[in-house]
Amino acid sequence: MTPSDSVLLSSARSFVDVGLTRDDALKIYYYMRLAREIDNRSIALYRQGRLSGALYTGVGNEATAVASAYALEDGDAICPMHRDLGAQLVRGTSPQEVFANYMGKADTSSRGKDSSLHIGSVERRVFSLISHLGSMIPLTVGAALASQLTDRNYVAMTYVGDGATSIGDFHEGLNFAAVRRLPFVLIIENNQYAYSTPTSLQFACEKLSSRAKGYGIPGEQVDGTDAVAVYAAARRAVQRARAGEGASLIETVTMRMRGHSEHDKAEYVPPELLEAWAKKDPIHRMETLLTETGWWSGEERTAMENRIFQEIDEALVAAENSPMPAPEKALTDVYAD
Ligand SMILES: Cc1ncc(C[n+]2csc(CCOP(=O)(O)OP(=O)(O)O)c2C)c(N)n1
Ligand SMILES: [Mg+2]
Repeated sequence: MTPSDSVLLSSARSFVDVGLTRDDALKIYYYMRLAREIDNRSIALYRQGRLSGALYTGVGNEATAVASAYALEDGDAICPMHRDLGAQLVRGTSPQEVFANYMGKADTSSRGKDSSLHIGSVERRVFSLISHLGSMIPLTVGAALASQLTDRNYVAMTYVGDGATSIGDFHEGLNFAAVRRLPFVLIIENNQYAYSTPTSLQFACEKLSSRAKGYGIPGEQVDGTDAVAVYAAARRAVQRARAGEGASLIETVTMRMRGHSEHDKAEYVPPELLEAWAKKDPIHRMETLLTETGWWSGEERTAMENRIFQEIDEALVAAENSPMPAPEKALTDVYAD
């Protein structure tokens, strides 16, 4: 799919049309920009050898990750994947925890045993990502089943890449959620590539969202660089789930703007494709809409940028100063007692 195709996707006109207040819009922008700047800083740190393990960024995916998570309420469950730093931030994961986890530090939810975005919190109802592609779907469907069985009425949302839609867990999890009418929302992040495999070699259907029909649930394809459109679709799905009407599938069409991870130069991606998608940068689109709506002044924008850079500087110092795990902890929390 080219960016010009995706412009034709359902695109909301304004914040107000989808029920977003000025405060909401500024928060969504804040989380998107914070995610982008954490990614930018992390890329520099990775190149300096200051992070442990691989670095997967969500550059280009900020509207999808932030606006979908923003449609949830406190108490809902979420399982973000490796492109969803923005969703982690919306759910209260701090920049310090992100940097500390990237550095393998002790005071993180993985206690230094796993880097990347393997960050979870029982209190914040965030399940840590599972590396095995697609496995987050049955897990999150299980959380949705628990919601239904206990009448707790929370919604469970997770994410899957275009590549992982070819995995058996996708079918098994989604079918179960559909049959049991569970309060479950699946976001497919179609970012054109699964490592080096383009979507033309991944699936033969026209749209991944049309697979929903086969499961008997609603499916919607939206422009994943348009935060307002993503929010509107996610909100509809979340409301439907909370009302007891069952599961939904949303395909957000985006572009992976960097390599699979930072070791990958992605020379297999045509440069023209990246150039075309760069014109639809989700952060710039949000900035334009905020300006056109008259919802921020130049000073407010600068103040927010300064706040973000300061937060990142402070988080980085705190993460770097936090301790590494003690060697004798290497085998704790690995197996159940
Ligand atoms: C079952 C399984 N097979 C292979 C891998 C290795 N792997 C990790 S991410 C990835 C590509 C995933 O592509 P996609 O689902 O489109 O997500 P994206 O990285 O593009 O966001 C692969 C092949 C894995 N983690 N799990
Ligand atoms: Mg992909």
